[in-house]
Amino acid sequence: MSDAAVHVGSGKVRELYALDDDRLLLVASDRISTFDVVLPTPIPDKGRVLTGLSAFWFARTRELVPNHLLALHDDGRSTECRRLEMLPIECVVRGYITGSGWKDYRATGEVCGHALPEGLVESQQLPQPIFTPATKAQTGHDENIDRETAAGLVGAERFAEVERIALELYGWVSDHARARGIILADTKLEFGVDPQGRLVLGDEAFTPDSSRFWPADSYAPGGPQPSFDKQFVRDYCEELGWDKTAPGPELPDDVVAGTRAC
Ligand code: Q0N
Repeated sequence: MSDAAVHVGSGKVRELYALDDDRLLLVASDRISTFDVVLPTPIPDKGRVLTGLSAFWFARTRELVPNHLLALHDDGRSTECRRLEMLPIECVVRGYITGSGWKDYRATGEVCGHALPEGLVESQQLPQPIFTPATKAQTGHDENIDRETAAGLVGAERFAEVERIALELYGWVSDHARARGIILADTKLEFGVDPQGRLVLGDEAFTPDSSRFWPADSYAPGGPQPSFDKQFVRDYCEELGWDKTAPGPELPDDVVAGTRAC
């Protein structure tokens, strides 16, 4: 039997290899994406930092739900994971109205079928966190879907379970972050099912690539909030006047250093 890992998938900034029938190797790169485009300049140690954050949250949330993490490799950026049957939906929880949720709310007054109060402003905290599933687009943007559509994709019982667990996870992590001066505005989770049919948290969890973290001391609803980790890159790209289509611009050293320091 060969030890060569077979490449089975890639995201914008991560790669996935099969180790055997039961295990995958998830490798986080130092690539950074902004405005949905991967930039040519890596951020040194980004992959290690995000891998460490996921491992931290997996360890702290394992009582709420089991997760796919088996082992963290010495390079700090690769993790061995249990191979799951992934659910075909992105499980998003929003405690604040921003991003595509804000876009949908402005157009329809709703997000994924949740009727929301009138007169919310951009980035405002919601009366309570909402579960807003999305389809997994192979290319382009994930599309927000209502609960009936999501339940049709995963089954009504599984839907009720992921909604409950995703809301519990958001509540736990956002409380932890808020007590340390950080707002968790929203987060995207991916779940799978193990061979025994148990729900398992997969992918990365509560990293700045899958979540919006805002510094609480500068929180000001009524407009977009600065991103904890990508603001240097965004500001630089805006200042360049780049049209936000691929290829993205190279980043100068001070922008790399500023982002790295986050
Ligand atoms: C899987 N994706 C989605 C990584 C993320 N534990 C798992 N078992 C089976 N499949 C997957 C996982 C996980 N995690 C998750 N694709 C397959 C997105 N990928 C894209 C590439 O980088």
